[in-house]
Amino acid sequence: MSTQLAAPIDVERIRADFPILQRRINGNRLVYLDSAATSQKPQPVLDSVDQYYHTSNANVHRGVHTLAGEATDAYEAARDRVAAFIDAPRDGVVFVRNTTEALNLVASSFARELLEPGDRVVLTVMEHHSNIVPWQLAAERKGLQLAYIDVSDDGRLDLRDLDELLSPPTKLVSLSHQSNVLGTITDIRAISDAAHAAGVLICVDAAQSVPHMPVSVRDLDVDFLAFSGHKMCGPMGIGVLWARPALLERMPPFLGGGSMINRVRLERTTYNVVPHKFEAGTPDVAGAVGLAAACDYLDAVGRDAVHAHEQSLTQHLLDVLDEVGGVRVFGPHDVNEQGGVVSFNIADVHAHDVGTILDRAGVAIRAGHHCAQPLMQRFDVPATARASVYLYTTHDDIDALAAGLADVRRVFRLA
Ligand code: 7TS
Repeated sequence: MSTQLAAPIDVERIRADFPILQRRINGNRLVYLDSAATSQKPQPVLDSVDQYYHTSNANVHRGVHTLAGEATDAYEAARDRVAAFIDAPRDGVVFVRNTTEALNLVASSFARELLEPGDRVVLTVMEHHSNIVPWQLAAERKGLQLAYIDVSDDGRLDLRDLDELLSPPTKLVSLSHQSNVLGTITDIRAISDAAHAAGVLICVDAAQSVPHMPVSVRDLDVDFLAFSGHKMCGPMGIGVLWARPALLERMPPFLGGGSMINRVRLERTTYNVVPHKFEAGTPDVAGAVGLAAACDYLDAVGRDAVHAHEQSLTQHLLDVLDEVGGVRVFGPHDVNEQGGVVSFNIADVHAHDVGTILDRAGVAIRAGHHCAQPLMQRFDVPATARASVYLYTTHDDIDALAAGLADVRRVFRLA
């Protein structure tokens, strides 16, 4: 990745595009360090959604009138835009609500038709619940085995047993590109090469990577890729499953209803072509339009530049947390292997108390188990505090976090 060569981004100009950053919270400026949960939205994305509803709103794929044609064109153009954004063939782009739905679609449809009882699916201990629970449900329904790649003490995947884990009866490995808790970036290409050499397919939860760095489906050579629009400057309610079209052809529909059919008779239904076979009902057209605008926005800034900016912020964050005193940071501590997400605890103060005290100063972080309870168990903690950055985050924001953590130390009288 050519991150070193990326020109620095003009963060003040970027911030001017995000109206919400003008908010004041408890009398202080908003310091938003919760972008891993959801990103804020720039004006061009807000405008695109607004414009769609103002000028072209209609249902898609069914009307003969002008607006229906415009809405359908906008929706299908968004599919092209998203495919280009992840460097993937467009026929594999299925619009869904979010990463969770995308992973449920794979676990449900793929497992139903293309897996047999006794087959094994390999996950990791650092998955978000949305890449664990759907597989547990599929395992129950289908009699599958699940196995987990462990996580080392420094928050990396422990790949020593990978060959063993990929051996029969394993059929699929499903894992996150970047951990939403530790920030750990996993070398997906190394795992896809090993998986394919063993005849195993690979599904990647890219919820935390697609928004923050260049991601190419072709380069990663993956079979499924899932991500959410709302974490990448796009609207809530729109997400993407990309899958190899040949696999989508073989998978049964996930939901049944309008749009996903070819012909319905009372006895039997034939299905629409891929990817429409997986898009039952009226889709979130405005969401798709907004997502395409988000792709444009991020590409105009440059994802290499976003990644380089976040590396610089993450280094500052790690340095600052080191200076606060009494802070335990989870994860690799290395910005070459870690995106802009840092989890920590301060002495034995509960993360919720840390989050509440920071909120008084206008600093928004996430506190809790981050929908990754098995990872919390792995590190033997009930919860962590988590700061996460994005293209609009400044070094001053990190300093505001440090000042807030000094307050936490004062409130809890930590020596
Ligand atoms: N996978 C990862 C790696 C995630 O970080 C999240 C959301 C999801 C899947 C699910 O995404 P959704 O859009 O379907 O909800 N992560 C977080 C988080 O870290 N804090 O809030 C949501």
